Amino acid sequence: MSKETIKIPDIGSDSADVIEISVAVGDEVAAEDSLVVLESDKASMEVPCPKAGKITAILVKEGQSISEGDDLVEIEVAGEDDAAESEETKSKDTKSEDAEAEESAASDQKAESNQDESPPAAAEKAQEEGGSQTVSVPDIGTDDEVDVIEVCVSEGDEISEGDSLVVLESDKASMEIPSPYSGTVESVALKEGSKTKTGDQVLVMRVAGAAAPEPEKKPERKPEASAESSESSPPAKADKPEQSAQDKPTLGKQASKAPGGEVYAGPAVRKLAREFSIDLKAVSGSGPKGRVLKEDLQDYVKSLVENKAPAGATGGAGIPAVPEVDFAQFGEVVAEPASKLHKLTGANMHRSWLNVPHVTQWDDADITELEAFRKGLKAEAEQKGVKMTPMPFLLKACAAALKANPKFNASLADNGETIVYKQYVHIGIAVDTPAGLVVPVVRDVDKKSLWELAEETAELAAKAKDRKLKPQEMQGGCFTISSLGNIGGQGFTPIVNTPEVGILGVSKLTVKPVWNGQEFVPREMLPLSLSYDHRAINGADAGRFFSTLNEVLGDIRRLLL
Ligand code: CAO
Repeated sequence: MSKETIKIPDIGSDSADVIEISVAVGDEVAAEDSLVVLESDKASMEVPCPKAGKITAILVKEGQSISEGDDLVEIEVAGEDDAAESEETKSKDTKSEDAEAEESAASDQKAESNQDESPPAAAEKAQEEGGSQTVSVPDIGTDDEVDVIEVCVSEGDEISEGDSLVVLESDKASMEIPSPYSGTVESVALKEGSKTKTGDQVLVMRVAGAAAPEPEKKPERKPEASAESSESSPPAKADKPEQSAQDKPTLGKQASKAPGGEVYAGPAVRKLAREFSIDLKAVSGSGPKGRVLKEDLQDYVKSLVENKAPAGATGGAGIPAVPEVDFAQFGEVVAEPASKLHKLTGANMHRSWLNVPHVTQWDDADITELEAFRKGLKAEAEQKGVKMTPMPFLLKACAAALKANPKFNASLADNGETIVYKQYVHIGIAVDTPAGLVVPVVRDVDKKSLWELAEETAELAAKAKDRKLKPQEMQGGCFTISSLGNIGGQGFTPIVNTPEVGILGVSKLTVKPVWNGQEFVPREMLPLSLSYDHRAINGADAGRFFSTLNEVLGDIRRLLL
């Protein structure tokens, strides 16, 4: 066994913060396991362990600022005996000396090769010359392919030097590649979701030359300039060497702020989140600075699977989630799984409630005469084998009100950019069934007789209760009536059945004293609650809807007009 101190490698910037320590003393790690996550203002990156072993000491602290060469952890390298160890140590020392010598030679060489043209100077030169320039993926610290997770520019975009071109992500780091020039994007070679590696073309851009050369003067100014245009010089060949010189700076220089806005998370966590299509903004981070750790993501996924709210998580739109309660601790309970229909209705209601700014208006319709007429039809109805309830009258009156007030017979489309006015009148009726609520739709209500509507309503309600409705019998509604009249209650606030914009709640008919100008007289008053989407309908529109509705319900002869 030999002990080794692992140091902070080249992180591409002067310093970075230790955001997360991914190991603990005593941990057995494999080669490439993440030791720490670092974050600079340029990038977030994981530092992998170069070899397998056991962590014996951690030499950094979370929050500490570190630089290349700082001690990171001490590990006991696995499977090496003492003899080998001393050999190894020696050879390591030698190796490291050799390596250092090599490195220094290499860096001297690099320095030499860059002497005539330092990276910024190359970029400056290209910028000054103008013309088409190919921008390639700089040294991203690995020979492996990495994912292109975002392409930030498109053809024709005017961009400035330093603007982000693409966001790349490997298992170890996420980084933005900034533009080395200012100019116009001519073509983009990388696509979101594709893979790329150091040296690949990112894009070709027309560089806005500082001294924008006039075509005929170009040869005079710089006859040997090969990067003038893609016609005279294939970008891949002409630009690459220059590009690689100018793109030499690694991660830190090239990388920019970790993508994803305000969410702090390491690349591995981001990758995992993408694989699960999870918006990291929804996950509460328990790490330093609220950083989202792998465990946070795991807890979040677990809670979604179990349909539980994670600790501290919100129920959407910033609403604190309702905590789970063990009801059995207070007494005997019977728990049974919610039916599919129940869950579907719940989801629809929730969606409507959260998306639609609801307003509910109330009124009483005087249906004394209507009731007298309806009751007078009883014998005829029995003969026909139909039950004439208030529902067909309500359907007819709503159809008249929808036609007179087209704003109610509409839906919002294109994210509210378009209002779709329907030229047909299909009305849904909420039906209470043992399995849950369903809303069959009566088509062309305006064209049907009261008898037809009575028959169809009864048929649809029966089918609903027997769960025999076809999907198309529950589609295409323009407006909904929810009648609790035969059940009870004086009023309620129905939830709009989106994408419809209005719904009428009907409560129990009661006899009320109504002032007729001279005296109070008993009248049969039907309590109505009209809920609507305030994005599509104003209070005045709703007032007008009620006027038509009450006029028709008050005197159904008006249907003939
Ligand atoms: N006030 C007083 N009595 C009423 C009434 C009202 N507003 N509306 C209906 N009634 C009476 C009917 O006249 C009938 O009485 P008779 O048998 O003496 O004639 C009785 O109540 C039963 O009517 P019905 O319910 O069979 O028929 P309907 O056409 O009124 O309603 C239907 C049909 C399918 C809408 C209804 O059965 C139903 O399921 N309602 C519940 C809807 C619901 O759950 N809405 C809530 C949605 S939000 O949670």
